[in-house]
Amino acid sequence: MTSTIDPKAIGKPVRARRHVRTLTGYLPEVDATGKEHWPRGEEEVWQAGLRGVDQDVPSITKSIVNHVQTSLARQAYNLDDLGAYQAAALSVRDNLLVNWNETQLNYTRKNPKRAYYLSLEFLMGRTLDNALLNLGLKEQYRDGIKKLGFSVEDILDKERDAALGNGGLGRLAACYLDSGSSTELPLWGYGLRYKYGIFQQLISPEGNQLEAPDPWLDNQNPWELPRLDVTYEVRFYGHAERLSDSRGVWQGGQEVLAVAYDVMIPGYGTKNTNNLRLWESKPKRGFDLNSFNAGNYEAAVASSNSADAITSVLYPNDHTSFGKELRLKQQYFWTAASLADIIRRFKQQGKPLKELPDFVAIQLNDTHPTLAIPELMRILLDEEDLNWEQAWSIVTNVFFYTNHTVLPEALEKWPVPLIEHVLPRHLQIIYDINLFFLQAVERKFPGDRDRLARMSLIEEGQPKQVRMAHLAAIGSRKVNGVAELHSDLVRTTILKDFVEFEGSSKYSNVTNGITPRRWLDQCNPELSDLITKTLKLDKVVWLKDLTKLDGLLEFTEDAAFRKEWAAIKQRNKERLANYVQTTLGLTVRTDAMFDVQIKRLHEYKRQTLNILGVIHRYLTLKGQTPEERKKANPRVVFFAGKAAPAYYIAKLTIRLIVNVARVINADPDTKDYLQLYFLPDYSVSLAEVLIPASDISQHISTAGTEASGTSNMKFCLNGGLLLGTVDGANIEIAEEVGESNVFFFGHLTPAVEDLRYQHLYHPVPLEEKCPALHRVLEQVSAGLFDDADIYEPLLNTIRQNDYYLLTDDFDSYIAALAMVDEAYADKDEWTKKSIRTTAKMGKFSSDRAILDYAESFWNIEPIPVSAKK
Ligand code: NBG
Repeated sequence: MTSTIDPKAIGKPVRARRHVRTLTGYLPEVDATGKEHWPRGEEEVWQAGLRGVDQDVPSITKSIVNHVQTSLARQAYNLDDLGAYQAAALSVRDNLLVNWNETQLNYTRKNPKRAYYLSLEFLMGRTLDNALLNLGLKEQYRDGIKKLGFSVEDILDKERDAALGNGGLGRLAACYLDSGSSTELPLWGYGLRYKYGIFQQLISPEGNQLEAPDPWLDNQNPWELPRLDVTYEVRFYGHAERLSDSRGVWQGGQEVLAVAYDVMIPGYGTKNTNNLRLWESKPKRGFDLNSFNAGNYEAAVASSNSADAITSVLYPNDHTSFGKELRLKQQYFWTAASLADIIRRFKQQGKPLKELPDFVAIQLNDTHPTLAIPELMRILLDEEDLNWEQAWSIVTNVFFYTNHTVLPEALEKWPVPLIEHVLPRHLQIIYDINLFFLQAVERKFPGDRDRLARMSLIEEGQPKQVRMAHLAAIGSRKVNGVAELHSDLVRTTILKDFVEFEGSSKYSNVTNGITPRRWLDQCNPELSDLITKTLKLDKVVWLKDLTKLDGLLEFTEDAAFRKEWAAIKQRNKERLANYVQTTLGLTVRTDAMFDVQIKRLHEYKRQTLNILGVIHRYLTLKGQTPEERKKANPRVVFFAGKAAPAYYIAKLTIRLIVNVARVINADPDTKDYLQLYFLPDYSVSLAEVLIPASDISQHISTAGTEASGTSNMKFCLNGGLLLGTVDGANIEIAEEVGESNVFFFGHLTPAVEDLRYQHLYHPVPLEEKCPALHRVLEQVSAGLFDDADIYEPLLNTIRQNDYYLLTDDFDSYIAALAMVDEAYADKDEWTKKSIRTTAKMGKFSSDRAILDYAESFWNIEPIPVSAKK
């Protein structure tokens, strides 16, 4: 010991950090006879201390009470619902961790090939209910919680959604994790632990969307396990130099620490419990000592603040990328930490790096993690001393890329100067990849300069930009879209040249899926029970093989069954009405058809078409006599969804919906026939209430724009019928349930380009082309819903260019709505359609989708935890 302190050592660990405690991947040693050594201490003492999963009510209540007493330091005297939730959640987490540990040790013993799902978003929603279902402990907890003087419903309601995602892409990732564990695949997720998730949406009295932060961690998060000693250093900025043989060095700049937080992902009907590892950014050193000593405290903490900022907030964009430096830093921070962790785990086996593709498959969820491709090249070239061919062969056998959109504005591009500034070595590698790639293209298509320019990773312009979809495609072993039509569009439009160059077998399709555990059993327990009773199957059986729903078909002709089916829908509508009453103080009539459109606000999704349709209906009703009106099918229309904060037109659409609702809900002439609600702050939990209550839901994107959609599947699984365009997964749903059970309208994908051309070069005045729509727009402009001028920019998108083809599809949309009314008039036939729809949704389980990825792409197999080595 010395009495002086070396300032350079402050903030550094006393000894070099060695990850020995919490890293996964340690196996017992064996002696010469193959018998395992207990690693330390007396094995019996250890064994006596280990716990299993609580099974009976007394052990469960004991565990909850223990957590009240110690983890929360509270008592029966001062425990509220939130405290009871926390204690119950902590006791459930203990159980999850038992299975988690066993699963990870089993994977280590078996040493299988593993898959990793890299997603910048995981829209998990709530966990407690799902964890209880998957552990098979719902009833025991219900009883136990009751004995402690609480109700399980009240407690479940205290949990905040983990809303680390924007929409379908993030929710898909969450469904895939659930399915990965349920099908017992060795699949981990990697993401970011944002301090603030997607913003909370508030609606002002004028109808404006206001955004508030979502501090979801404020009450602590019982579902994560901080692994404060699992850390990696991630570098930004600095300078890079090229050495010989494509190698380089990268030095200087800023180093930031990535700290792991593990989230347990329990499987359903199995002990397998996978891991979702989320990274949090932390300064490498608390603050800059020199500035601190000089009394400049702001400068002293500046770099630490900038490190903290990396994982502070989820970007609330969907289908846009703005080239923001912080977003680029998020993407690199996350991919670098995840790769370092994956490679560390692989290397522990002592295998040479050329075997990496035999043990590791990495799925890139959209282009967000594409920097993993140059990052792995950098590691292999600069740190592991491989040559270019060796490195590129490893890389292109490890990665797989899923594309989620063909909208041009949604394809990520990063300005070259920005990458050069933040990641100078990666830019060099990207240029090298591009050079080798274009040389190969030139060999196959000599002299075709246009093709080289189209395929280049670099788009010319001011500034030049890196096309991430091109990089993801050429750096991956397989590329897929998320529904048949979408995958075709990927092959024939945005990646056409790549298919011509590399062959079509690399470019395939995996239609999205949803987990039936959350999206049927949890959100619609009565329907789930009826199905179990009717199919005479154990619930576990059909929830793990959703094609079993087919067995419901024969009951469509059973009147008693239909009655039960319809009664459940009715009670779900009442549950929703009750929710609206308690949260918004509004009274919703439940004897009307419930018509729902819930999704992110975007012009391509055409919420505008829907609201203009509602206005059309309102004007029609207003023009009728009271006698005529009595023949109308009463309808309650629900909207919910968030608009990106900078998306002006989308926000105007919300404003229009809110103001139309204000007018028509108050109109005594029509309010018995038409009601309209915009439910604020759409979330996974709100979807769980809305979806089971819908009679009809709308999925009405311009043909060719919605890659798949997944809420369409959720509604249909819950016996709601679908009104939609011939787009995304709507098409495959119709193929399964039969076209007579869905309501399709609108132009088809091949017509879209031509229609847009006509709009530009041969415009027809709206009053001629679509008088009905013209009348609606005139009324809005005239101020029927107040704010006469406010909506002009929105209306002009339709009057002027109409890129999303509202003027082309409006008439057939109105006709489709009329067909829905007509069909609904025959309630019995409607119920038959509803049953047939649910019965034919087997294909859309995310278990099917994840097994498809496992078999056709990753080449991994289920590793059940119960089976010993
Ligand atoms: C979205 C598509 C949806 C699709 C989800 C999940 C992006 C970029 N794409 O149609 O718009 O269902 O991805 O695949 O968020």
